[in-house]
Amino acid sequence: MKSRAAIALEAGKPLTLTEIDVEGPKAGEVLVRVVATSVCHTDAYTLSGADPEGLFPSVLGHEGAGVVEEVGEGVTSLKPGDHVIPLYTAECGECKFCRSGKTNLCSSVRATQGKGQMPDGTTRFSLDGKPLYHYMGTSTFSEYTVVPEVSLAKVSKEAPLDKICLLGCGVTTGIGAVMNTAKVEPGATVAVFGLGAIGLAVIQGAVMAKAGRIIAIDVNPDKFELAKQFGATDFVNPKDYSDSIQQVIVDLTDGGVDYSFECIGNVNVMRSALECCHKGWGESIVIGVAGAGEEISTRPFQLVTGRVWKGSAFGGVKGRSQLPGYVEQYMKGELNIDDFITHNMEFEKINEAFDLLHAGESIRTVLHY
Ligand code: NAD
Ligand code: AHE
Ligand code: ZN
Repeated sequence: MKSRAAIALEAGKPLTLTEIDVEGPKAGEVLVRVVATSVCHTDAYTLSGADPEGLFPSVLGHEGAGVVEEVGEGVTSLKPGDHVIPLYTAECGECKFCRSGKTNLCSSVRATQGKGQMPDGTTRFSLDGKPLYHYMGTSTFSEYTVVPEVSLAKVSKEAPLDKICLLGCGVTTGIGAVMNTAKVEPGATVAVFGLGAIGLAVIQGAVMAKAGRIIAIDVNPDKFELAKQFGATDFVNPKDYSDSIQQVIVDLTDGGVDYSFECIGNVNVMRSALECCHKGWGESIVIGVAGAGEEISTRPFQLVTGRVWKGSAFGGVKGRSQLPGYVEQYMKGELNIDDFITHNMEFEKINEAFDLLHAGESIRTVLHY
């Protein structure tokens, strides 16, 4: 079939809007009509060429929601008409990782996913007879996409797809990092570095966890207003100080924070986020994604003296079993998604959505097919 798509032909160039060919689902696969997708900073990162797993030409996009059109042989958990959120972190329930109870990092399709392929090692997308790579197992920048059954969360048909698409990454990642990775306790002091969708979702999670103080940090002061609306209590622009940002936060908090979250992808800030944690118990969670070849460093003494460095992917959330609950929470008004959506556009304007993200003018732009 033909599908409207925005394809990444090469690194560092805008996406190309065109019509591509999409093959039907094979065994264990599902054809999804994407109704809405957003642009996450990770799409921009991969398009920039900094992602060691970035492949071109490809169909990017991983924050979407849609409707099942057709299922392949052997698919039992989904049927045409079901509403779904594609998952870049699958949940097979059977692999060593799923059975461990210790992580959401399912291994069932991850190896081929990282090579831009479906689990059988081939692709379902092509342009002029030449294959296009998949991306993160989701490729939501095509109106029709093919996704493994294990990479789809079935959600309520009552929920608006152009809102819950944000649960495909940003909102879930931030809230999950607070709840599952850090396990923030009531009264805790939290520092959030970077106030894009991920940082704002961390703030929302910290409010849900009843944190006592939530320090919002960004070099773009325009981000503070929304951070305040989400529940941040203190606002710090590193550019306003001559001291290092870790020293500023340590001074503000009588020795450091209980939890910090890096939501930028900057390895220098990751160090600051660790070093602003309280001696003896402070934990820093790396959420931001850094480019190929970049490395983090600190004095080992920081860890010897009790600070803990952790990372979080998709907020530690197991998508198939937990996302339906996030959708229910949204429907009950217990979880805010709407305030992350600063822009709505028709799909064809997708390159404008990237421009807004780069300019720091949007949190999330939802693209409607
Ligand atoms: P974004 O671009 O919307 O937000 C980043 C924010 O960081 C911006 O507000 C920017 O002004 C701020 N910033 C930049 N440099 C800064 C600095 N030196 N000090 C303080 N603030 C600074 O991005 P996003 O979509 O919120 O994504 C944030 C990061 O999280 C990206 O690296 C993305 O790839 C990553 N991410 C990771 C996961 C995961 O599962 N681990 C999931 C989603 C996104
Ligand atoms: N291909 C990248 C991996 C980047 C990365 O860490 N991705 C996050 C999700 S970002 C969503 O916006 C993640 O979940 N990682 C775990 C995984 O299995 O990919 C690189 O740097 O190689
Ligand atoms: Zn993302």
